[in-house]
Amino acid sequence: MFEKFDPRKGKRFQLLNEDGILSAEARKYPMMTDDELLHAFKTMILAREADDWAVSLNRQGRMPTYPPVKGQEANSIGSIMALRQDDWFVQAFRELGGLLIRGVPLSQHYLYFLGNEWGSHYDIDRFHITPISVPIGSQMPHAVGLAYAERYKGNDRVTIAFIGDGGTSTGDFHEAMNFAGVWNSSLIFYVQNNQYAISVQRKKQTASPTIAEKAFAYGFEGVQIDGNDLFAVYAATKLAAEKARKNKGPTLIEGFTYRMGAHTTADDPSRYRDEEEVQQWAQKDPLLRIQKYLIKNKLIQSGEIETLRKEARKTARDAFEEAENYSDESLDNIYRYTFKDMPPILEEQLEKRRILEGEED
Ligand SMILES: Cc1ncc(C[n+]2csc(CCOP(=O)(O)OP(=O)(O)O)c2C)c(N)n1
Repeated sequence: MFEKFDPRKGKRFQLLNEDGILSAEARKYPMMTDDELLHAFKTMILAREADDWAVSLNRQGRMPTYPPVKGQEANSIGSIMALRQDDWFVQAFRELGGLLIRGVPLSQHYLYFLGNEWGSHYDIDRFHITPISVPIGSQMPHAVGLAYAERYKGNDRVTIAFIGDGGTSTGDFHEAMNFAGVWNSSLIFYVQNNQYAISVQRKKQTASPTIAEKAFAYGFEGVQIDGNDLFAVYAATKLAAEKARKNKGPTLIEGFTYRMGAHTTADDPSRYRDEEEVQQWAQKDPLLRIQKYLIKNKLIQSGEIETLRKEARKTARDAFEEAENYSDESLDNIYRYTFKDMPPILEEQLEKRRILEGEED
């Protein structure tokens, strides 16, 4: 399917270049309608504003640790746009745009990063999203299991599983890749290669020139795409999903992208990367690129963009206020969150907390 873009031959799939110009052959690939494209663009703006606001809230002491998505938006937005609402979306923790595409309220996402686990509980029949997975790689066995279950039930649902470049060094990733290959799973591995795992550069993470080529060792196809190109992300995911739906096997998509911000608000990237590098990647900003395309093709006027930004800023502020005003969880709920039957040691702890907080009967 991606024969022309074999990562082992140093090829990368791109349809929209940094000047916002589509390649001559772009129209041979699946494309969004103009309306879908505008929706994706507006969601990118909202994700960007929501992100900037979260970082600012952290500096104000109102938001604990938050992992910025800035620069990576096209990856989860383009790929989730290419799937059905009932396809499984197995996230890591840097897929805000994709969550918004599925319809998850921004306030819910903020709630999670305010420290409330309920923020990562999704109405499963509506969203088909698994919880945020902070333990790196642990979502991958779940993803291959979901794909197995859907096949077993005779459904044609596809599963997409997100992971970072650092996550590809975990055993969980490789075990999932192996099972997916052996079972010919209807699974798309989407690696957001943002060039760093906290301070560890991609080249120190693995000796293979690309992450995409690892798929071939497991018996299926891998493709490296320009992850800052919404068109390429959409087309590659659409093709991989069509293949998976016909039981023709998994695909690994490596979205070659860049984390423009810090790893989290607790990180200082100036200690391990040069400003010059950041500036070079700023030229490849996925938002700017799609904006140039939309303006050139008269799908939007430049004046409208500032209005969209202002609206998104307000949406982000309102969403955060909603999350901040969410009533505090009861002590009991916090303790009973993980276990159906709590171990005695936690029962004891809860009793002690109750006494301390004056909650005892
Ligand atoms: C099992 C595990 N080990 C270590 C960590 C600490 N940790 C948090 S994020 C991270 C790096 C992840 O890098 P990558 O997979 O490239 O994703 P990115 O954060 O760049 O999106 C690490 C090591 C963790 N969360 N889970």
